Amino acid sequence: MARKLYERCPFQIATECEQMAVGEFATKGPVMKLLGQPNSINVRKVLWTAAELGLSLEREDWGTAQNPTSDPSFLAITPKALVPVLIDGDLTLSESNTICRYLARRAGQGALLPTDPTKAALVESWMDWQLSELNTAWRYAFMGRVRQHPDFTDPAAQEASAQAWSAMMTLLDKQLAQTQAYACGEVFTLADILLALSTNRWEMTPMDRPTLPHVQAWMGRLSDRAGFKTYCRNGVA
Ligand SMILES: N[C@@H](CCC(=O)N[C@@H](CS)C(=O)NCC(=O)O)C(=O)O
Repeated sequence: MARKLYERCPFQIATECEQMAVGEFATKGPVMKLLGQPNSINVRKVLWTAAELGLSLEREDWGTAQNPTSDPSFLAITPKALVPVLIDGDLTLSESNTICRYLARRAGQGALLPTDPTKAALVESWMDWQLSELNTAWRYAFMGRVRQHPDFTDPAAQEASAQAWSAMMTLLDKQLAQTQAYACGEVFTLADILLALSTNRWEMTPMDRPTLPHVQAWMGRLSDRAGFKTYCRNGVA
């Protein structure tokens, strides 16, 4: 099904089809396709991960007004109607965290996701926390105050969500106070990518925020990375 989509009109559909080997990032291995638009936090997870690993992705815009995920050709690829979707040969994969883990394992040698099961479990624990607890906390505040979605206009619910979100970020601050480096210790991992994107969103959403010195220092530590500049602190919440 996926092939059919590309065969049909690779240029027509992918008006913004890009080769995401983006200049400074080295490339290795065959080109994979990434369906999704670059404003999506979940798509940016994948783009940053690929950049860190030096993997080349050819991105097609989906989840836009021109190419909605409700389009039958997209639904034929994934009934979830959500981006990102990665297509690597015969493999069609949804779920951003799964895609990030897949890319890290595909690149091999424990880059971003340790091969040691104990160390990997700690990274995955923070990845799951990002996707479940942190995501859930910010939803109402972000949808109301940034996306200005008509279903999220109740000020009290926005405030409750903002406070729950900051409580989660305070928890992350405590973790970073312990590691004094990256989310899971001395090594930069997938957990840092996900959590930094979430932190960027927290910083860009209009709300009162506590000062979190360890989160601040960690974001500073990440700021030299090309992927951070291109996909995380790039002016998009
Ligand atoms: N659990 C999914 C969530 C994906 C998701 O919510 N994607 C949003 C964009 S961030 C989406 O596709 N929304 C529908 C659309 O853009 O049309 C993941 O982590 O990949």
